[in-house]
Amino acid sequence: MTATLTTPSLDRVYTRGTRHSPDMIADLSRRAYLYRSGVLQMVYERKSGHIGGAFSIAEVLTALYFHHLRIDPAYPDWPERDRLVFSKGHACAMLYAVLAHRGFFPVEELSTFRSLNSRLQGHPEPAKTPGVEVAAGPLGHGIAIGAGMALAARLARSRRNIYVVLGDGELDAGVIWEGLLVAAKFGLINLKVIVDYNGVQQTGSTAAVMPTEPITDKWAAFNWHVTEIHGHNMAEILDALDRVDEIHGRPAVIIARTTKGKGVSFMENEPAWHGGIPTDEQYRMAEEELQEGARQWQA
Ligand SMILES: Cc1ncc(C[n+]2csc(CCOP(=O)(O)OP(=O)(O)O)c2C)c(N)n1
Repeated sequence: MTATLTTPSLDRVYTRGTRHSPDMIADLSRRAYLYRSGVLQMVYERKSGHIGGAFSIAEVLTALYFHHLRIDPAYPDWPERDRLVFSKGHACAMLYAVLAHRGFFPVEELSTFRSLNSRLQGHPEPAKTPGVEVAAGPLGHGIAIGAGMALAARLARSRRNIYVVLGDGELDAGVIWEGLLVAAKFGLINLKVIVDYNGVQQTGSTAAVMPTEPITDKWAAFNWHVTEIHGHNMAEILDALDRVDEIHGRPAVIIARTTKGKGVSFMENEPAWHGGIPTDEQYRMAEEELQEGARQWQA
């Protein structure tokens, strides 16, 4: 595979403000399963990568990139674009799949994932990959970086928003909570956070490693506006993203209740699939389930 291929993305983009019709919701929900299938193939072929946390964030990233973010793949450096800080960088296979289908680089390039000299490294690098805004891998930095970007946007009198995607295990990092304080202090209403609250991290459940409940109370106590949703329900995601745009005075967080490994029965809620690599047989079974998942949304 070379980086010279230029297959255009055929995936439909809905602009922000498009009515949340049942057809649009079904289309985006179906495509989230197909992007999972792309990630499965990337990790299976490269024998390396993180499936569990990529699958849990599929619907959220699909909603952001194909409906909500003000971005232009033809002009990736457009100063007024919204920024997406993908703080749980290990799960970047899904970010790459969505960026490719959004038109930032050829879909064929996904097969170079995690190879030497590829633009699609195991953790995201903005200098390498069109559409990637921030380097991530060491967990915990997304809010602090996002708060800085949000302040910069305010100083520039820009209308752009900064969106930050965090993992729930990532919340164990102390710097996250410093970032929350800063964002609240400065009333960063252009900062919107989505927590992929899948309940599982690298070696076990989040509750066992470092309990974070009651999670909504904690964010509220830091003076954030909190919304809790079902993070695989496209209609709920789209509604929540629209609603947080209307929040004034406080930064906003969406706690998206998700399932790690969502879409493949034997991967769901299993810490082993944080970074597990499917065997040939597991690949075949997983692909079957993902195609079935996509079919349930077929018109
Ligand atoms: C600072 C830091 N400590 C540890 C790690 C190793 N690590 C990689 S992924 C991960 C678990 C992350 O869990 P979560 O944020 O819930 O991610 P998800 O379940 O969404 O994949 C850990 C501890 C890291 N990348 N950075």
